[in-house]
Amino acid sequence: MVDYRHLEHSAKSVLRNNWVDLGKGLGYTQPAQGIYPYQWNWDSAFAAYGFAHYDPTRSLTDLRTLFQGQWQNGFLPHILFWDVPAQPELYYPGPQLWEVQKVTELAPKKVATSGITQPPLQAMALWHIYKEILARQGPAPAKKILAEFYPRLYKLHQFLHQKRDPEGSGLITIFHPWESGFDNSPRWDEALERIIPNNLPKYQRLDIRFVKSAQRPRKKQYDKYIYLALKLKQTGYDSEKSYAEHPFKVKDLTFSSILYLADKRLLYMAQELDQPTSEIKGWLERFEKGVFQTCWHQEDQMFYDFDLISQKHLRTQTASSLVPFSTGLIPSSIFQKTIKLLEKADYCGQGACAYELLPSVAIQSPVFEDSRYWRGPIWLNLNWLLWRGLQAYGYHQRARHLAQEVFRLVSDQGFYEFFSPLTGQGLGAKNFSWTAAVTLDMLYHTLSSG
Ligand code: 9WN
Repeated sequence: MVDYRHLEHSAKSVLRNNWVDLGKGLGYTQPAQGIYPYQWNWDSAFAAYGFAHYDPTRSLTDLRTLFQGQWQNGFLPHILFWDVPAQPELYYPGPQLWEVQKVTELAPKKVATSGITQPPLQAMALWHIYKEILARQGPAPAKKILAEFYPRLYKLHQFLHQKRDPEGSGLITIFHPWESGFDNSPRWDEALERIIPNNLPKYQRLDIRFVKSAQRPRKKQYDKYIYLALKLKQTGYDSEKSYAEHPFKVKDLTFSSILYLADKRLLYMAQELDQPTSEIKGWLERFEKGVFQTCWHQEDQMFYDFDLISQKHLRTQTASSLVPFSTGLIPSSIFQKTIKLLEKADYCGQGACAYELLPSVAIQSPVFEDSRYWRGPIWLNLNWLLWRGLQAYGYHQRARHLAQEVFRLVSDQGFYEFFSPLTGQGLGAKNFSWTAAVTLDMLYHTLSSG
């Protein structure tokens, strides 16, 4: 039997211990101590989902701090290297590799950042915080929050739609697997095959000081990550140039689904603030058509990422194909068929897994690896998205069961970064912020719905 109060208490202490106070009203949630010491883009938004329930001020500070790293063109980098110059390198690749302030005028002066982005969950998180503040403090303070963040969110979404979807397909192009947030997923293997790194600088992996190398990406993949980052730097992080010459260009299904969810929240904000809405409505319509035109594979009856260079779907069986369901816009006939996958031993049905939670890759896939980062393990952010999808389609009982399995898993194992589907063992970093945050979000939801 899970002790909810104990779980709540321990999840909150993970978030509290990972908080970094920068002074002057700024601060952020580290994803995990040691391995990820800086501020990460989508991690800060996930953390906000947890904090919003009991300390919305902190979640606002986290997002406010994140937006200090926004570039003049609206781009929001995936890492902000706060307070770094005086310290030895804590994380590789650090600011010395990206050198954004040296190669583009668009980068902010006050904080060094990376030159790639991550899935834009911020408008979703902000809308969630807004609703909490509205319920506790009333409309005036809640609206003030929207007015503060709206212009930055709008600029970010506009950047993504204009610069990362010049085709107007409704789907966003990523230039680096790290932009997907599902960094090492086999989703990218085929598109990475053509990348042959050359002239790489000598570098030292710092991640494997903290986590066993068997749970982290292989050197062959890391070389490609570094090579692609350097290629982007050569263009001055210019999207037009990268569109013309970059060797990794993929329409990312999950990134685009998250942007769609975030665009919907942006629309609600615009309506609250009496701002024009037609451009946002246009973005929503593009995805509503585009996700079928670009990502739906008729023969496999499945959604996939689309490689712009080979002009082919990337057909590896991964849980990412289920993320579009969190948008609620896929016809329920398709949802009903796809959700049956979860009942198969391929995913977590028929007692195949220690906990009935979605692994990141189908366990019978030839590329499945039980313990390696994004190549098989259970991630709770992915399960949280599925949980939202189940609710959107009225599968409340299933959603409740999924939440219960999450509670059982973290009570037994702790708030790890990811977990083995076969044994449930906690893997990667310990006391990982988003694991704690999405658990809290599900917990508050469970407690409030009785
Ligand atoms: C590279 C921080 C980040 C997450 C990513 C996850 C991992 C970094 C890394 O950790 O990526 O950005 O060094 O492996 O894949 O989703 O945001 O938690």
